Amino acid sequence: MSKLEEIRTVVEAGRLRYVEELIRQALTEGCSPSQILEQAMVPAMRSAGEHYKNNESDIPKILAAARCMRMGLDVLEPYIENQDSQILGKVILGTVEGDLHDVGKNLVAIMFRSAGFQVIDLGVDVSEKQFLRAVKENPDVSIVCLSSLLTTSMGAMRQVVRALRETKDHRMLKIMVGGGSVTREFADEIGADAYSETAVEAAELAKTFLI
Ligand code: B12
Repeated sequence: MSKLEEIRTVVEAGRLRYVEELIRQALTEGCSPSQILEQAMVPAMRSAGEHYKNNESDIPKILAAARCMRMGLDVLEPYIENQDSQILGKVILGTVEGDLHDVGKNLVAIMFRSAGFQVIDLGVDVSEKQFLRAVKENPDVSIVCLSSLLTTSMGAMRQVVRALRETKDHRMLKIMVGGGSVTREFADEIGADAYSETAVEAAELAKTFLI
C-alpha cells in the first residue's frame, strides 16, 4: 500500500494516532502537501461521509475522521504556508449560524493562507452580528467567505449576504460562498460574488478579485 493510501485508510477509519507519523513519512518520501490533501485526506473524509449516508457508519466514527482531518491539517499547515511574506489581502471566514461543520472551512483557511492571504477565522456557528462586527473591526478586509453544509443553514447564509450588502460600508467587499449545501445557482440567487466547489479553486478565484 502506498503512503497516500495508508493515510487515506487511517483518516477514514479515524485512527488518530497514526495520522501525524504517516503524513511526516509521506512528506519525507517526497509527496507534496497538496497531494496528501487532495489524494488522501479529502477523499478519506468523503468516503467516511458516504458510509455514514449509507448507514454503514455512525456519528462517533465521522467525528473520529473529522478529528484526523484537523490533526492532518495542523501537521501540513507549516508546509503549505506561503513562503512569500507579502500579504495579498485579508479575508474573514466562518461557517454560518446553526452549522457546526468545519472540515471544509479549515481547508479553505489553509488554501487562502498558502495563497498569501491573511485569514481571520471566526469558527463555526457564526451569527450575522459576528460577521458584521468582524468586518467593521477590520477595515482592511476585502473578502468574506461563508461556509454552509446544511440545507437548514442556507437561510442564515442568505441573511448574512443581505446584511453585508446593506451595511453603509463603502468598501468593495467580495463575498464568496461554498460548502456541501451550496450550489452555483444558490450563490447567484443570494447575490454572492463567487462560488466554488473546492478550497483550492476558491483561493485561486480570490486572487482574481485583487487585480
Ligand atoms: C463530518 C460531518 C459531520 C460532523 C462534523 C464534524 C466537523 N468538525 O466538521 C458531525 C458528526 C459533527 C456532523 C453533524 C451533523 N451533520 Co454532518 N456531515 C459530515 C459529513 C460526513 C462530512 C462533511 C465534511 O467534512 N466533508 C469534507 C469537506 C472537505 O468537504 P466540504 O465541507 O464540503 O468542503 C469542501 C467544499 O464544499 C468547499 N468549501 C467548504 N466551505 C467553503 C466555503 C467557501 C467560501 C468556498 C468557496 C468553498 C468551501 O471546500 C472544501 C474542500 O475543497 C457530511 C457528508 C458529506 N458528504 O459532506 C455530513 C452532512 C453535511 N451532515 C449532515 C447532517 C444532517 C448533520 C446533522 C444534522 C446530523 C444530526 N442528525 O445531528 C449534524 C448537524 C450539526 C450542526 N448543527 O452542524 C448532512 C446534511 C444534509 C443537508 N442537506 O442538510 C450531511 C450531508 C450528511 C448526509 N448525507 O445526510 N456532521
